[in-house]
Amino acid sequence: MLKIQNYIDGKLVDAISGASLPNIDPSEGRAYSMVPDSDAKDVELAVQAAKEAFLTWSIMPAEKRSAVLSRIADFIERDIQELARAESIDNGKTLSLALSLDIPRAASNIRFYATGALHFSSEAHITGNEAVNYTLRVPTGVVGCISPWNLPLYLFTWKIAPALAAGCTVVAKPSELTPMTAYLFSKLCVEAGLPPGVLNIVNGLGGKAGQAIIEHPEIVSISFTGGTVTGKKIAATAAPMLKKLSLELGGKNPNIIFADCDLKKAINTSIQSSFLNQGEICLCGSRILVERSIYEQFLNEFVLEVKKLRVGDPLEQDIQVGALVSEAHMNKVLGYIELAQNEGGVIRCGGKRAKISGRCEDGYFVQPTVITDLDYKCRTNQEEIFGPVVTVAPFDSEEQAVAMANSTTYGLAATIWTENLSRAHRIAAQVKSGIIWINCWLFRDLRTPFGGMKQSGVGREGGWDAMKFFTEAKNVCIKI
Ligand code: TXE
Repeated sequence: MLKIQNYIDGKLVDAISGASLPNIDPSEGRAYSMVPDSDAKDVELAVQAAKEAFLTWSIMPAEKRSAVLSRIADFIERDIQELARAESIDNGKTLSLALSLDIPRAASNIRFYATGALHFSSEAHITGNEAVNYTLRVPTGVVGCISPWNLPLYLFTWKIAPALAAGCTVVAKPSELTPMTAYLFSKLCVEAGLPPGVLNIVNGLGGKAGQAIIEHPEIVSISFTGGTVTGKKIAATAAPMLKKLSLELGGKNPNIIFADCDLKKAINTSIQSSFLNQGEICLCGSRILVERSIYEQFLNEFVLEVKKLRVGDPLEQDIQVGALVSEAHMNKVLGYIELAQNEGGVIRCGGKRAKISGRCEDGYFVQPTVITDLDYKCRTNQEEIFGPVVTVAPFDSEEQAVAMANSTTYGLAATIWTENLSRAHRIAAQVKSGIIWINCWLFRDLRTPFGGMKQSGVGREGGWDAMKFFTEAKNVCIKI
């Protein structure tokens, strides 16, 4: 069975203890590779390598850092077929999505920050004719990057690219559920000539290897994407150590559809925002709120389209919904569908585990599910499900739509559908989310700030925000 390895000090190595964990292919429900079960000793090695590498990487001319990162981006593009297939097998997502979204975006992340390194500059402030101040941005040091399983290489690179571009060195941990593409990525780093120790990848469990990264006194900043509960735990460890923290957590995003929208577009995009990647994207619009005058029409047409979605073997070309990432996660999602029924919800379609014949007969598939008739304050409408499950509810006025949209503890993203420009601005101003899409969804410009309000996180990623996170401002004042 294939053995994934850690990447420490430029070398591919096993965990010091020799321990490993089975890595499951969720579409078959069986182990297909082994992943190192690393602990604090492996993290210690990685931190020491990163510390040593920081001495040269942090002062290397930006052009050189940029060149090596660009080579890595080239190699991702060269190996897109292999990486996409690996991502699909490891996560359960469809191969077509990995080919069109995950892997191209991983290359874009690296390239975006490779060029960003060239343009990141200091500021100067002239204080009359008395002084000149210049404000340097110095890399913070060794940083920890912890990424989740839903968009494995995409989110892994989204964190490490700005850290490396800013001159930090990194100890990173991919999710233990989806370690494969980070492993393949480490081989590309070796091939591209990334100096040893600049990036270190330590695999293993969150509570063990992950916790050791968070606790390590020489790791000065932590960038984390994952569940809100884990985010709070990380903050509880890191805050008393006064570490810099960037937390990208969960969402329960409203998708607000007004009667004056382009209904066809709203339905087509809502299918995507509900079920893309099996609904396992923090940006998915899991609560669809529809103006009452078009509620029935929307619901009928939407459910009709949902029923057409093809669930099945993610490696097959025309499949639109693949497997959920793990058995535990599938059971969590099915548990929420049961809860919804107990709360009075009506299942309009789906609602069950999907049985696929052949290779995937033991896989973790859930039918795309649409639920109605729930109070907006019930648990199904308040808690993150993170699967192919959406609720649909009517509203009567703008005020009510905003109140329903803002009723959860989350505030990551929201989508608004209307052809009325004034209304679009008015609602966008009132919805408490870090990201608002109007008449679109998941339309991304990597320069824009990315992150959530309330329990959806702390800080912003993307553009200069990420480069600033991985640097400290240092002001130098020269008296003339
Ligand atoms: O993720 P975790 P889980 C949500 C989603 C999901 C729930 C739980 O609702 O059902 O979170 O998912 C590492 N110290 N999202 O439990 O635990 C872990 O190893 C350091 C939303 O699978 O948050 C992995 O690398 N690290 C989300 C990473 O944290 C720790 C994406 C994420 O795992 C750790 C994923 C610890 N103590 C889940 N404990 C999003 N925002 O996109 C765990 N980890």
